[in-house]
Amino acid sequence: FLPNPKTVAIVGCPFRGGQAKLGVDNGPIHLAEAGIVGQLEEIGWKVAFDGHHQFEDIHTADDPPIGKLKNPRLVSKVAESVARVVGGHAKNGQLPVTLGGDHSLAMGTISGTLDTYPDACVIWIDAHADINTVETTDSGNIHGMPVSFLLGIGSKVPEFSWVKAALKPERLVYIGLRDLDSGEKRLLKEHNIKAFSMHEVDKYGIGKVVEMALDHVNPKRDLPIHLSFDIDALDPSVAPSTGTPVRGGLTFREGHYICEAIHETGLLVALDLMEVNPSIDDAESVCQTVAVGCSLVRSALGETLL
Ligand code: HAR
Ligand code: MN
Ligand code: MN
Ligand code: MN
Repeated sequence: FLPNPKTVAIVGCPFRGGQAKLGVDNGPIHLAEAGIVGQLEEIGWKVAFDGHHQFEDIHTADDPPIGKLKNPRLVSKVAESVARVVGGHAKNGQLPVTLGGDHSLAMGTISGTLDTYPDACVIWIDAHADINTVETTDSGNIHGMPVSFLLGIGSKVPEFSWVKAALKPERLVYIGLRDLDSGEKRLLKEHNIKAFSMHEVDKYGIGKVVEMALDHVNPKRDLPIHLSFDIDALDPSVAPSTGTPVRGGLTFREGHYICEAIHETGLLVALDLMEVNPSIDDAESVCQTVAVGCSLVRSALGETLL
């Protein structure tokens, strides 16, 4: 089923409408300026990158909240266009690497992947579960909600009717969680969603956790994998420049190990790197965070230590 892509398509998404902080829209610009394209060429990929995506501008005045949801029309429009772009690259046999931007974009990237590979599984690396529904969200920030839309849980918002509930709960697994709202904890239980929090990472070690995660979503190791990596899964000492840092996160090596192990499966069909915010913390922290981001992407795409 895999086209065995030799070409990466970089999808730069300078978007911040899924949350309130300024700057996360500059994440992809910094990642590109740090030389991600050349770095991937260096490890043997052809890289297609035709510049960052331009999203149509819906002004806040024309986009009042729907219930609690902030910037709902804008987020929906942007995610829909990202779904089209990611799906298009995947259908061309390329491996889309989406650089965010906030994690609401994953509503688009994963929709694009599932449209191309309906049986794909999703490995979501994050401090947060991003599974709030219209009913459970407190902040109204849609970057805390994309998973619920993909699963089709919670009440429907007509503005998001393009999102098919194409993700089955058993095809989703989390690693790195440590900051969930109480409603999110209930949703994970209710829908029987497998999650490895930092507690399990400490208990079993990252090697075993990744193996158990793959055993759950991909028992025969034959399904395509979409890896959605929120940089805030890493400990803030490793990746400080992100909008909602949470202490007690993955080490540098644990983050890289996840990417390396997923590369080793040979099943990766799409990758997201989200929530790098160059406006947060000092210049050195930004540099460090951007470098770690590039390095995670290289590991997922096959850079080896030896
Ligand atoms: N759970 C909170 C909310 O719904 C916080 C979401 C945090 N943001 C992220 N997502 N960076 O991973 O608002
Ligand atoms: Mn493109
Ligand atoms: Mn996230
Ligand atoms: Mn997060």
